[in-house]
Amino acid sequence: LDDSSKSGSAAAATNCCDTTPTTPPQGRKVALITGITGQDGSYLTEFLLNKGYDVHGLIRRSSNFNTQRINHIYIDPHNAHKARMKLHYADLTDASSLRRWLDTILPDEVYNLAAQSHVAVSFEIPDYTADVVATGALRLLEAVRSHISATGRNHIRYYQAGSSEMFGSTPPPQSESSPFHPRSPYAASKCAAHWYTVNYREAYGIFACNGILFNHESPRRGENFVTRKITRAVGRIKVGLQNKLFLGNLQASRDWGFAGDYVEAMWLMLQQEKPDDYVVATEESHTVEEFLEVAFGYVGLKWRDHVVIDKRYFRPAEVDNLKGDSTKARRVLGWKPKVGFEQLVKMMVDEDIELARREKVLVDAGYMDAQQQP
Ligand code: NDP
Ligand code: GDR
Repeated sequence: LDDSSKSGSAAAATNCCDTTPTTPPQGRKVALITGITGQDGSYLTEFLLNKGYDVHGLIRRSSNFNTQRINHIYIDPHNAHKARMKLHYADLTDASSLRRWLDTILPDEVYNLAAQSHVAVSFEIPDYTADVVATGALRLLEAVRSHISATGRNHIRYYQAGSSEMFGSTPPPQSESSPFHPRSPYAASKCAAHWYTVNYREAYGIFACNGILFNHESPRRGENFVTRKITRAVGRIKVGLQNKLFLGNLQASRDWGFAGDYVEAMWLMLQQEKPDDYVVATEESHTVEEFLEVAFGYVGLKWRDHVVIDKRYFRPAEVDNLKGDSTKARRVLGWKPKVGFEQLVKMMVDEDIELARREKVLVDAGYMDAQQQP
């Protein structure tokens, strides 16, 4: 075990070197998740633990602990025998680490959620985005293929986190049969990952599925995605820590659902008899402006008093209108979203008001600058 086990962070429990193959208790399924520290990784881990799985997550090394979203599930390494979530260092840019952990963990299901997932940032770091999102998926698929070939464990199932961004400029409603027309390096890389997954299914018979998920949000959403950026600002404006919110294009429309609902669809795809690809969406679309209207209105504020348009947040190419047709997922998987648009916005605002109140205590006590965010 590495790192300081004193820190109380899940990263402290990360196993860097013990690659003795694990033997899970009889009958318990084992899942391997890349991107476990992200929004979806945290919800999927909770979901799978509730289903009785042992969950292994691959986390990448960073100079700060990056496990905030899963610290609440973490069990102190001194009680490691009780822990059903385990973390290991790996990286989608490092093929050897992927194969090594597959051979050690012996998973039944592999969920590839890791990505440089910010569309605007992908224009700034296109090579890196392609390396992680496109070639990273290929590395993991190849690791799965060679692992199966070496061990004969051909019951292993693979989930690829695809995105509605792949549809890009294709008009709505977008379904599994709509053509892809990606509008960013991120989206083009996700298309490559999609087709690698289809190819490994067709070429090697691997049980591999693409989930084509439309935008899904939550109080755990990264703070530089537009929904969370807005709800964070609403909280901070409401308690007096901030006054302005700088945004880009307010006319883009997105089909926004709740991340907690969407991870169930990922799991359902891997429980079917045959591997396939599915669109997952609420089938309802709203503009960024409508999101502003609901979020500010909920706490009695007017968004027009606070929002300033800043050109830096416009993208070189925009995706104007996404609205999914998830008929197939509803019919075959029996999946449907539970949380609607207004409920989602209010859930996020409620949590961010609480967070802002805690920040305010620190600011008032002189422990934090109002401009700073912890
Ligand atoms: P996040 O950005 O919240 O999480 C991304 C995860 O990937 C983090 O755990 C991150 O680690 C990890 N990661 C990034 N680079 C690497 C790397 N080189 N090697 C290993 N891990 C890495 O994304 P979401 O949870 O929102 O999304 C999950 C997946 O679903 C992503 O692939 C995303 O592209 C896709 N998707 C998301 C949608 C959404 O609306 N949320 C919709 C459709 C698809 P760290 O914490 O260290 O940064
Ligand atoms: P998106 O999400 O690009 O759809 O990708 P994001 O929240 O970043 O943008 C949504 C829309 O809002 C507009 N916008 C802004 N966006 C950001 N981030 N910041 C701003 O200030 C701002 N102002 C306006 C954008 O132009 C865009 O039209 C997300 C990611 O999770 C991907 O990984 C995932 O694949 C897709 O959703 C589905």
